Amino acid sequence: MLKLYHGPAAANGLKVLIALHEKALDFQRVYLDLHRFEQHEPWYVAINPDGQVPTLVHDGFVLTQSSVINEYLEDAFPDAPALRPRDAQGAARTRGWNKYIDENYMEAVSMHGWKFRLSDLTRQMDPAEFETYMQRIPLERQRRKWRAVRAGFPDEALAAAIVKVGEALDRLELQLTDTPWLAGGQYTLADVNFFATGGNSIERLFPQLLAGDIRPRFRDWLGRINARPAVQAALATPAQ
Ligand SMILES: N[C@@H](CCC(=O)N[C@@H](CS)C(=O)NCC(=O)O)C(=O)O
Repeated sequence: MLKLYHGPAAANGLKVLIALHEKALDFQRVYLDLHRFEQHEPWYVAINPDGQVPTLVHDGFVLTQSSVINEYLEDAFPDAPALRPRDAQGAARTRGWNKYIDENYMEAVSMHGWKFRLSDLTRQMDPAEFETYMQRIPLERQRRKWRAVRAGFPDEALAAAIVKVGEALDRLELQLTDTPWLAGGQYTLADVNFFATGGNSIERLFPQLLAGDIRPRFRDWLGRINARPAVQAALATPAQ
């Protein structure tokens, strides 16, 4: 049995939800309200010591880290539709993109996503209540991030993040001049990762990066991914 602990159908949780739907795997869901800091409650930290989502439990085996979870699904369910090429070069190209996305793109998009969604929420909280929640966060760097979003991320950090997102979009645009998908001719975990990390949110968070007719291949790629039934099903996952 597969059980997924997840938050809203966005970012790292969306990444795994898309893979599960693409592979047509049955799974149970447990929704955590990240705005109520449910991911830091002791019962959940006992499952995922980072106090973050997603977590996948497969017949008692606990997995964290969304990219690792998606690779695991490839290996554990070889008969399901593949999202990683079977040949060594295709698999390496997929992993290369995932490494780049996880190490460069994800945190840059996330900073602006947090600013957009969490600035007001955290500022409206009573300081003592906010501090109580902070004390429960197991990862020091996440505690710092929550405090930083409340205080306001530094302008230089926000500007540097926009540069990183622009570079990632350039890289994607260049790749799509050669191949229909990021890792070649096949839709893979790399496309799922880039899309979930910052696909639909780019226009809202970084309108300047899509002004005019620039980055047409990104728009086309986005449309092709959004049209996939599995992606629509993942995006429609209830927040409850
Ligand atoms: N490297 C982890 C990152 C997980 C992560 O950042 N999860 C976010 C949601 S997308 C989260 O739990 N945020 C709430 C928090 O850190 O308190 C992964 O890929 O799964």
